[in-house]
Amino acid sequence: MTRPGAPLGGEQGADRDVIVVGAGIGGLYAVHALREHGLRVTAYEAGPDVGGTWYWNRYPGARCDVESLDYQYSFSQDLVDEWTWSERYATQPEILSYINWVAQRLDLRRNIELNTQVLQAVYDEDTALWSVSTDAGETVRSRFLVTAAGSISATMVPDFPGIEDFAGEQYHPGKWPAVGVQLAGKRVGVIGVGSSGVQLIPELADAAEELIVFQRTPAYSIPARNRALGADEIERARRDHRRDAEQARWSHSGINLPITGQRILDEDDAQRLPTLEKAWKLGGNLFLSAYIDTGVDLAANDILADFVRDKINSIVRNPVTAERLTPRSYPIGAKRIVTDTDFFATFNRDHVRLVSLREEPLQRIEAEGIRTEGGFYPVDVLVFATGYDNLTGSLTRMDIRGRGGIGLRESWADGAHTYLGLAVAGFPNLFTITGPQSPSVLVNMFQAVEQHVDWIVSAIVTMRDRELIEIEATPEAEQQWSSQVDEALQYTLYGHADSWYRGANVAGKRRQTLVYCGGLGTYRGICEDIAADGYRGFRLSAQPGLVPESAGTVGGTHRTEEATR
Ligand code: N01
Repeated sequence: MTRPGAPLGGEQGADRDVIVVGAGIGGLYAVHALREHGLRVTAYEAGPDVGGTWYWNRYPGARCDVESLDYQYSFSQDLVDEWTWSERYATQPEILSYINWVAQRLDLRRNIELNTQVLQAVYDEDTALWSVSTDAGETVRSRFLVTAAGSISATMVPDFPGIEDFAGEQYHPGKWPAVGVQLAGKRVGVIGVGSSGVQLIPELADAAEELIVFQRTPAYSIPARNRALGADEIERARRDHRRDAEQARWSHSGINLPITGQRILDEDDAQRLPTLEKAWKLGGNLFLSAYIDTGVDLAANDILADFVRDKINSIVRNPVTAERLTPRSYPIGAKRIVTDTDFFATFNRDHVRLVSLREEPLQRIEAEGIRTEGGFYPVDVLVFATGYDNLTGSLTRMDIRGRGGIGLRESWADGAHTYLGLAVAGFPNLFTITGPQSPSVLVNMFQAVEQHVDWIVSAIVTMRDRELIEIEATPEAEQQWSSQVDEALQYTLYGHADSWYRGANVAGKRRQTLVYCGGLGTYRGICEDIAADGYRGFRLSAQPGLVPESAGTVGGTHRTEEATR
């Protein structure tokens, strides 16, 4: 038997205790935390270096929309003290430097295999081990499989008719070439005005001879108001770090937002305008927290949205273009709010044109450009800022096989089902960091991954100490969690938009609530209660091969801990 404190699985033929998929911010923290507990861990990273999303998103203008002093690891005061951010919103190169520095500072690279893609992971019910195969031709056996493959990492280009005929250069922001792209003298077309497109468009306009933006749905975008950080702000953040981090962990968004408590519906125009102007000048995501009712009440939301619509109208000189850029079909914040630097003003430039695909739908892509119902637009370069198969794509693109050889892709064909966004019935000993149905992208990602990793590591260490080797979510617990996820959505306005939060952006993907909207603090409390309650909703076992139906029967040759209530 495995001794408490000893590596897991050593006597059952496991090469590792844990295999981690991905070395972005989640994978790196997982390697660190698992190793701190004496577990044998290897992370496989498909990219040539660590960083995940921040490695791949090298497009010009790429920045985070969460403030730098919040968007960093919070578990170590030393890391906070030793790294100095330069701007309010860090650029992709600065975030990538930070991630590299953390990897070096914590000596994480010795547990990471770069340029190694996980192709398949198969669960062996007889040994309760995962066999993980990579494109390096290696197969490694591990007790646990922890995915940190990213929530927004599986790039998506729609199947536009004729796309294969395009003869020019084509790019996706999430796979931007490391060497950059030469655009001088070129006609550039960009499809998509989500966060990536909105950040890219002003930069493309600076570099290209001509820029045509193909927009289907206009975006609400708030000026980021980026600026250099002052020494005093950095000093204060370091000094108060422990207190602030603890507060953020239990907050709704994983960020300590200044909550005024004011309701926009309680005020008249004369009262609310100065508040909204102040929030607009402050910029960034903070804009959405100016009032507490705009995220939950449609009438309140419309007042906030109207303010932004007026701003767009005041920035964009051509009234037809301004109207095309004005979002009217969904509440502000119901799709991911975008932050920008000079996005709307870019449409005042003579060489920049906007094509509304609502007015003239895209017919096909041809060798030399894009044909819509309104005409033909020749371009040399096409940028598909069309987004990602978010939240599930990075998992279903791997061949992960659980009980009975059933694939995750197959199991989720009718929609993703998870327990807490952390575990999947039928896939024992698999944990998914920021998986679908967890708060993930709705909250500060650093806080989200730290919460998940801490919970997972604690579960694994508990199993080691109790000499258990298999943990699996029950289908009943999954069903209950799905209902809770759906219910949490009802208290928000997210249900009023066709967004990727609900799987609406990928053709054929089932519409469902893919994010838990109840807030990080509430979610953290739920996860802690479940663990304290003996991992309620999971089956834990000391022997392999217990199929779910037999769980609950303690005795015989198997010892099972049935934690389902
Ligand atoms: O992708 P998106 P993204 N025909 O899905 C359009 C994070 N992020 O890469 O809205 C025509 O948001 C689509 O139109 P519509 C952030 O969480 C953060 O921009 O579906 N158009 C939309 O305009 C973000 O939310 C940062 O009608 C089509 C665009 O393409 C997430 O990543 C920076 C189309 C896709 O927008 C994804 O952002 C970058 C079609 N068939 C990303 N299909 C920061 O931190 C799609 N579109 C700042």
